[in-house]
Amino acid sequence: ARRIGLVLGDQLSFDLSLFDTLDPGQDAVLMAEVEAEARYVVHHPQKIALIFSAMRHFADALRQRGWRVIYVRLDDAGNSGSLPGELQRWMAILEAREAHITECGEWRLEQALKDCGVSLTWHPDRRFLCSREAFARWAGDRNHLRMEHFYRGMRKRTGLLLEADGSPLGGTWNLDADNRKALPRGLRGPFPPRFEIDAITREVLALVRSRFSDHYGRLEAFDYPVTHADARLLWQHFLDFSLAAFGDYQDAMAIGEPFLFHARISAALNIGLLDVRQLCADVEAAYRRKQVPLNAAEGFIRQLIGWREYVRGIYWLRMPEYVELNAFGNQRPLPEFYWTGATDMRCMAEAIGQTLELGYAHHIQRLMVTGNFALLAGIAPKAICEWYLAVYLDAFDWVELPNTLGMVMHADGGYLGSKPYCASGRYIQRMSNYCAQCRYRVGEATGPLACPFNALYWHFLMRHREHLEDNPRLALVYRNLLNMDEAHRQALWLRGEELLARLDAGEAL
Ligand code: DLZ
Ligand code: SF4
Repeated sequence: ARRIGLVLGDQLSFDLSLFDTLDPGQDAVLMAEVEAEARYVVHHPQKIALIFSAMRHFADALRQRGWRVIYVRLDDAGNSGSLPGELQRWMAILEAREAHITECGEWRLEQALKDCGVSLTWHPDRRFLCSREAFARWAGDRNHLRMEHFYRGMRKRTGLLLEADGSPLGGTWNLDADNRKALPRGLRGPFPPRFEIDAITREVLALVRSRFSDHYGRLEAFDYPVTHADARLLWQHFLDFSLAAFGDYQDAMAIGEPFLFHARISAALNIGLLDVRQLCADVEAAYRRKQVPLNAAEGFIRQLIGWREYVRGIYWLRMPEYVELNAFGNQRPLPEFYWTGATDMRCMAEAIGQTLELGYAHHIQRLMVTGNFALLAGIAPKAICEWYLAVYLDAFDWVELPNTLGMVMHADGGYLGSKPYCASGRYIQRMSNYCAQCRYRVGEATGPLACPFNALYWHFLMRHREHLEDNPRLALVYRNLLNMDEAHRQALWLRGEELLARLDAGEAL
């Protein structure tokens, strides 16, 4: 071969630009399963299985299209154990003179490849709508960025959900306020589609079982698309059965309903099995056919062309120093129950339990339950970021880090979002049916059975008062705090101290 194109486990798309450059007649595509990628965090076993199985399916699909694919399996003799290692090895074996690669999703890997001594031709990742450079231009030298501003620009640029005169359909850009209905009692999400475990996936599951049984999370329930065709089935199921209700219940949570009306396509999208432009076009078409209301269509498109592109832009703009930020100076290690789900807090047990079972929780579970708790409890940003990166099937550093460090933990001091998403148990009670089946009492803030979120919420606001009280979006809560009588404030502080001391002693709450 004259040239090698390296395709990573989250780049499984036929329309990568390097495929336009390479010549199937003489060049080779290299894909490799390696220990380094499988172990840089303790990935959920289903995440490893998803990526290996999807990689093997994609390699077969490329071969069918006439590409010469060198596919290195984890157990192959000679596997050097890392992507730079495999690239060097195959450059030598094939006497290749050029290597081509698409921009990585993670700074860590991109750096390792840049440093490995092979001269590389980099291709932009055109699976995203906003390039790294375009984002940097938009951001300019502002100290704070706001998603809403970016999002409007993206709507205008893509033309999605616009009137003929360029104004937003329905008159407003953002219908977030119509995405927050509580779930009516008894309403359930549609029955989820199932996916066949074929011979390739079966072999991968056996490999993962034998090699990664020390990782947290259950492999048994693996039921996720590993091909483009199956990913489209998952997507079509969402369009047909969930999208219409997605808008209303985007923020709702319920016991025994891990998916509700969420698409759970994020993992398939992030590894390249779905195309963001197609998804947006399908959602807009469903709206224009009057199959779904505007709050559903806009809410979904906002997540894709707004948040998703925005966090990626921030990641590449601010790495590598972003990962070190810790605006609140948090040092507390991650409580053990994040890895086991063994806690009496029902909301936490549900969110963590389904995460270990499925490698999935939806955004409000991640933001307002496990994330909110980590924020209130003062967990070290690196520890909680590593947890999210490990346990979710869709988690890659470009999307996980800004969401966790910036949005959840406010550890970037408000660069990404204008206020910390701190909330007491009352928010969780409003948005879920968890509290009714919890040992703790959501209506109480002090006393041994009081919901831990309540006192921790006030403790968080008290201990970071200097930092936060001038934030206009927190003015009301600080006024409430000041209007409390001193004895109550003191009791909240002491209850908060007690809860934090129990965490420090390694107790589960
Ligand atoms: C996440 C992951 C895992 C578990 N294994 C591999 C692998 O063996 N080979 C590979 O090419 N990619 C893998 N990945 C995805 C990479 O970690 C991902 O490409 C980078 O983290 C982001 O660019
Ligand atoms: Fe969670 Fe508190 Fe509700 Fe229990 S009472 S489910 S801990 S919010």
